[in-house]
Amino acid sequence: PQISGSVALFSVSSYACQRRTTLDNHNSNLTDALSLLAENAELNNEDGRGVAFRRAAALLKALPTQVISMSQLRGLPCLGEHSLRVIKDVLENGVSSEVESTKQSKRYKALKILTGIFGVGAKTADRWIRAGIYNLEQLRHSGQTLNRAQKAGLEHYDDLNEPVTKAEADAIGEIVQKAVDSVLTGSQVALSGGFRRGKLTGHDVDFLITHPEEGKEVGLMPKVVAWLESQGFLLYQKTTRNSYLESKDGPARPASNMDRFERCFSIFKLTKGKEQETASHKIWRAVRVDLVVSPISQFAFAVLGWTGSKLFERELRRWAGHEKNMSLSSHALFDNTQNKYLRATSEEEIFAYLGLEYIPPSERNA
Ligand code: DCP
Ligand code: MG
Repeated sequence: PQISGSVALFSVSSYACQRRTTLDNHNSNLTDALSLLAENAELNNEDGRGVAFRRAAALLKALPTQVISMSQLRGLPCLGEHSLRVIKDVLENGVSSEVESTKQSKRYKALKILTGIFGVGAKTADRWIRAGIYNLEQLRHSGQTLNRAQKAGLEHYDDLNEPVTKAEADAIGEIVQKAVDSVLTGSQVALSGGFRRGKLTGHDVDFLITHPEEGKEVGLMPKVVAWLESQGFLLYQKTTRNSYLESKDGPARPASNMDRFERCFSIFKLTKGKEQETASHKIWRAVRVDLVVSPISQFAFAVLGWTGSKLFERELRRWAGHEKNMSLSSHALFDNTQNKYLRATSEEEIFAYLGLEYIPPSERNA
């Protein structure tokens, strides 16, 4: 017997890294609802629930058409009971009651406002809420001690919560290129993160910096930062080892690479174009910028690891581990079966090692 012709059945991989996810989302009514619940779970340190909602939303983003009936979802992976309940609610009522009540809740509103401060995570926000702090005004008068990042975050709150445009990202790219040219000729700058995937706005701008001659990149970050500082481009900066590498699901890697891979969290002071000048006549705005320096030998892995999306990255690592017995990081790919590192100079090579069809950045918007 044939499946009813009116019912579209999609065949979709359960791994986001095997799907092509463009920015053209036909199901934003559903993915917005699921993303909000994912965000709420993450803000409450319920990471497992957060990932489940993210995976469900990502699955729907990859569908070629708009879902209008539950029957179209039959047999699809990544859709758990809870996500299906939310989808059903939106399809039948236009909105999800759970999403609506979450949005209205005092705790969610406070978590959003407080974690909207650069340098404030879910744990800090939770501690403040338990101390009766629900908004910026209450925080300012609370006597809570803020660290340097949080002080800068509070000071530039409005600017940093205003999406960064592609034009602004490009303007900052020119400044960063000028900085690296000034301190080490031949250095290269690559735009990564959401803008590399073709997004028109972002919460920050992410750059990777390298040099074609291995080892030349050592000590580059402090020089770049010093140059930017001397030119008055930085409102805030903190250079650290990349914490992402130290995460518990981070793969095996040579310890000697650790100190070479630096990340600078910064806030740029970007002079506005004439058109963007506001009523306040402020001629500049604050923009979050992340700089990462990578040795050329790891650059392909760094580019792949910093292009995102976050879920696409997570799924690549899950695929590598579960399906290939390999460990992928933004430094390297380790084959646990052959007990060796696999060298690569392009993203295409890494996909090939992983036995995956190449997915270009514009189709990694899972
Ligand atoms: N990344 C990651 N894990 C981290 C930090 C970063 O996988 N802990 C990767 C994936 C991200 C990319 O780096 O896509 C950049 O991180 P962002 O948080 O800036 O994410 P996006 O650039 O994708 O989004 P936005 O437009 O909000 O900046
Ligand atoms: Mg980004």
